[in-house]
Amino acid sequence: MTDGEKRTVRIAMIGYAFMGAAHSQAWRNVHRFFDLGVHPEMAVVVGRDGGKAAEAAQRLGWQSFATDWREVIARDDIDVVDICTPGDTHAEIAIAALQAGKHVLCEKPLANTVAEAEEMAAVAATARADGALSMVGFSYRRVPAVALMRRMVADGAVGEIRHVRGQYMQDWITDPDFPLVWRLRKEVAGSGALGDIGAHVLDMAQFVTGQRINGVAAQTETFVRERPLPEGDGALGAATSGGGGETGEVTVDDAAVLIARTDGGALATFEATRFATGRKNHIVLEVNGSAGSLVFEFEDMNGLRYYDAAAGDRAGFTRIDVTEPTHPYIDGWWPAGHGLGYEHTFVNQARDFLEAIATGEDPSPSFEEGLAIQRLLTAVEQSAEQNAAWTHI
Ligand code: SOE
Repeated sequence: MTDGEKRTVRIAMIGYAFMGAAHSQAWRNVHRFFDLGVHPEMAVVVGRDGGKAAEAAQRLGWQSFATDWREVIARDDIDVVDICTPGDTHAEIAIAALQAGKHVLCEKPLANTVAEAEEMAAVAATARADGALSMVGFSYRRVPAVALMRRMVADGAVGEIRHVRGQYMQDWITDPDFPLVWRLRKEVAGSGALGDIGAHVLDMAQFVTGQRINGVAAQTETFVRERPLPEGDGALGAATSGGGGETGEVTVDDAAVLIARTDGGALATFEATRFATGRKNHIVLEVNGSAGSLVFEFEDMNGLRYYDAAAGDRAGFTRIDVTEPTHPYIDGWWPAGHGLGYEHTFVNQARDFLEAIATGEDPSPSFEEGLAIQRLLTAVEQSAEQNAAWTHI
């Protein structure tokens, strides 16, 4: 079928900063690289400031802009609501959109609290009966190498899982003069490195292993507790120093380190920090098993390292070049050896969401899976508040 013969799915995106730009790139391109069952249309981008929303619409390729998300989700000509706002608005927008019968893609983490996530998951389950689908934007699941890692673990490539080791390291706030942007305020972001980047690596660990983390012991730290108030819009990296000399309290973690156990009997360690000087977006996920190991590193996102314990005198970590058409998502992209980037994971994510809409199948990760991560984040914070007391989930 040509795009003109397919059912059109009209999208409204709420928010237009870093994630809004990444999602817009995905909506602009997904149907140009994948043969979809529906045709996406970038109907409207929503932002509180009309001037900035108008500029975002033009820059990011949206047909129109609006300043009131409630008015947009009430429209009959909108089918999908894509939530790219800070966490303090996820619940209100997602619940209203689902109750209006819209499909919802919500950025991670799902919410700022377990209570919010529970309500969102309950509303999503009810709305599902009326055909409204929902998914959480854990985009690293859509890195081909991560999806291949999951496939290989499921096929027994590492055998019985003994260890899972996850790191997500950034360094964008090591300067104490970096302003107090929204990601550093609990009432807006819910948590700091833990929920922003720790949520990713925790979700990746459960996605790849198929196991659930069922207990943690954690420590968190806020290294810089007062920062200059921002002048700019507070978007990640875009803020400018306060200049006015006023400061505000940082109310979230700068870093979290934890040990964990899984329901499959594995021992795990995780680290999420915004103070790993020199690490810009450093993600490592390693799984060690009775028959081998797998290692993913985002800085080599088109590769996956594999150790086969049965390889005898040829044993050693080999690098799988995850660019073959038989590898996840690659059939939509370039010939072997050319590789993908960060932005392609969002296109792959959009493909999966739109295909779920076309087929009526449940997309993953669901709001229930997002709720499970929310419970895990809260358990980490509770453990840290009790000086790394073991906390069951
Ligand atoms: C944090 O800096 C961040 O923007 C996350 O919020 C995103 O989810 C991640 O993909 C990149 O880093």
